[in-house]
Amino acid sequence: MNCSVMTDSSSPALLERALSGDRVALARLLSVAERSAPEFAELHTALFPRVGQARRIGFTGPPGAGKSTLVEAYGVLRRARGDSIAVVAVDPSSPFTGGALLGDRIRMNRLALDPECFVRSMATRGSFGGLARGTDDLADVFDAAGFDRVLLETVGVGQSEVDVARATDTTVVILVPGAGDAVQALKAGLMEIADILVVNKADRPGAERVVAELEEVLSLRSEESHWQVPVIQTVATNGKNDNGLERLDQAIEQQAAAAQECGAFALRRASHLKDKIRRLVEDRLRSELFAGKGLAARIAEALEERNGRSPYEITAALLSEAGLTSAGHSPGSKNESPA
Ligand SMILES: Nc1nc2c(ncn2[C@@H]2O[C@H](COP(=O)(O)OP(=O)(O)O)[C@@H](O)[C@H]2O)c(=O)[nH]1
Ligand SMILES: [Mg+2]
Repeated sequence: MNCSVMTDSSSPALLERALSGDRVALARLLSVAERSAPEFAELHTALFPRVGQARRIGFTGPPGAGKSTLVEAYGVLRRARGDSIAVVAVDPSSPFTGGALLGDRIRMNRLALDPECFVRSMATRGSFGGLARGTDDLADVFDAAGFDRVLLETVGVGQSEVDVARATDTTVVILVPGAGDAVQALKAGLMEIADILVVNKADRPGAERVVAELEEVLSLRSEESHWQVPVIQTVATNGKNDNGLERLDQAIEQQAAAAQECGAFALRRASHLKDKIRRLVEDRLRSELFAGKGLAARIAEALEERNGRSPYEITAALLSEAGLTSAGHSPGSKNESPA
């Protein structure tokens, strides 16, 4: 789709148009960000002064929990309060083809058709850490383009998804009634990252029990905190006033206010920035290491000419060849941290 319109993707004109409300240009800029094309580094640097105004709210949880439905309902609610809304939905089930990607679009129609909203789906393919970087870059683009809220939908299954959820101002973890859900959430590390816990599909049997389980887990936490994680029941498919969305909205506002007051908000953003830079450095190292030949090919060669060298010796030789350690580095010495 976007392949045919890449010609001027690196031009400052694209950035200017994208940031001043041209949706086609914005879509193109997002594609550059998502591909992590080399030209995005420059574009990001140009848009970075405008980053920081939007509130980023993550919605994470197991597949089918109702994340997309809830994100849309919350987006519609915030629209009614005057906010412009951008959504980044990460969909692991969609390769690059239609399928779930189209499904998300359709389900978020009430947002996707609103000129003050923009819904973008992203496939989760890509390198380790690429997911977190990609979604973060998309969020930065939306932020710079002036959207008031950026909502990030991710499936809370793996570390990279948890990384994405962490790179937000507020993280909402969504669970549903069902056997052992609180335990699942604990195992997946979701309880630790939750600022707000939602039990969606509260119209189904067992909602009260999950709420009780979650509250028990929360009560076992001993650490002092500026924020007490609430457990909120929602019925995202229900458009009525008693669907829990109003409570969720209040909780999100209160959490942000509490974090702002005690300084945690700024600290959290500072730590996102650190994480982002660390990921960028790791990405660059990974992709530039033996970029011409490829690391795998160099390892194969080194093994062929091994001469009885140990894996540590070969590693040290490869790193020094890449200019990353001194040639005299002895493999037996203490690990030299690059930090
Ligand atoms: N009964 C019920 N169904 C819901 C609720 N929220 C979402 N669903 C349905 O659950 C299914 C999965 O929702 P979706 O938002 O795609 O989940 P996601 O995979 O977490 O994004 C859809 O068929 C929704 O209509 C709810 O509160 N109650
Ligand atoms: Mg979804």
